[in-house]
Amino acid sequence: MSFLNKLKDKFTQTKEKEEVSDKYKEGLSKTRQSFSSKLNDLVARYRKVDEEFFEDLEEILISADVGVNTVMTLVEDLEMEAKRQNIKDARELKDVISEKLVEIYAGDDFEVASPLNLQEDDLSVILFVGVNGVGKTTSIGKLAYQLSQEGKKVLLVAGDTFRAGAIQQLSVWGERVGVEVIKQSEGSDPAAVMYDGIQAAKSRGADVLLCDTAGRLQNKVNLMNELSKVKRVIEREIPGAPHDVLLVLDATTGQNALIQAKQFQQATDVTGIILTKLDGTAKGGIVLAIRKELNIPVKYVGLGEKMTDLEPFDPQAFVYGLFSDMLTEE
Ligand SMILES: Nc1nc2c(ncn2[C@@H]2O[C@H](COP(=O)(O)OP(=O)(O)OP(=O)(O)O)[C@@H](O)[C@H]2O)c(=O)[nH]1
Ligand SMILES: [Mg+2]
Repeated sequence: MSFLNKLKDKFTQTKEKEEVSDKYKEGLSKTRQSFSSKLNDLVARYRKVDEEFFEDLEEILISADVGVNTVMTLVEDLEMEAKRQNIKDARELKDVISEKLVEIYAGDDFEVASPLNLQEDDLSVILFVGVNGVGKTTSIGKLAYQLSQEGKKVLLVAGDTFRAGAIQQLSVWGERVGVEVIKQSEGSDPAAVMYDGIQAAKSRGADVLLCDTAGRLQNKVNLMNELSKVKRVIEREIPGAPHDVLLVLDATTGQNALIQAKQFQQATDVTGIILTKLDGTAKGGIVLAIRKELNIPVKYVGLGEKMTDLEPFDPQAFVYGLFSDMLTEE
């Protein structure tokens, strides 16, 4: 059975799996349309797999923001695999491409997504960082909803005391999801708010504390220092915390997201990435570039603006979402 048909089997097995794959399909529709039409074109044009075919394929992958280095490795692998399996017909190669994409993302461990580093029976603190407007606050709202649905007691901290309306925005999410928001007035010290949040979380016996922060450009030294201060307060109050530092990146910014990630990584220990707005781009290949070039796990992807549009990143669901139009009957 082809790799794609195996994925199809997996994602039609249960209702839950089907729901997950439907979300990915919908969220990735722009990327899929662009990618599959280009790939179908290519396959129709070439039929035979030769050097030029691979050069054109390289271009398609680069235009989907997969990242130059990643594309090079991927295409080299594909060429080898085509030789090994003696594939001459371009149509047969689609399946190998999908398999290699999953492999690049997941390595040998196809099943394992990268879960949050949640503490059992103890408070987990998760800090959200990133530049302006990438979707930090929205992702906190979505995640608060998910964790509450799982029966966890969640608390939010309004650590963005800088942008006008930021505290209010988080409060609205808090009301919508039904979780408490710890806040101070605009302009107050974010480290002090964080301190309050931790005390509140301890005294209420919360399971998870989600900490919002102000958007900051990665090259503004004082803002980056402020972030370190916030983190130190958390570390001091709870040994081992923050348990996750999630860098939020906007998929529509393409390769720029990689630059942001590298600089945030230098300033603070990022433990995972939330890649938002995949639904808003035709260049969803950025997920693979992030994996290959940064080696930080993508823990969640944002697939829309609704409360339910945040999914734990699943490489197989991702690749299935990209290739679902290209399935052939067996
Ligand atoms: N389509 C889409 N929109 C999203 C997604 N995630 C966030 N957004 C939108 O992006 C915009 C900015 O989101 P915020 O959560 O305010 O971003 P932020 O990083 O907190 O921004 P600052 O606090 O200003 O730094 C909002 O309009 C969100 O609805 C997503 O996955 N898909
Ligand atoms: Mg915000």
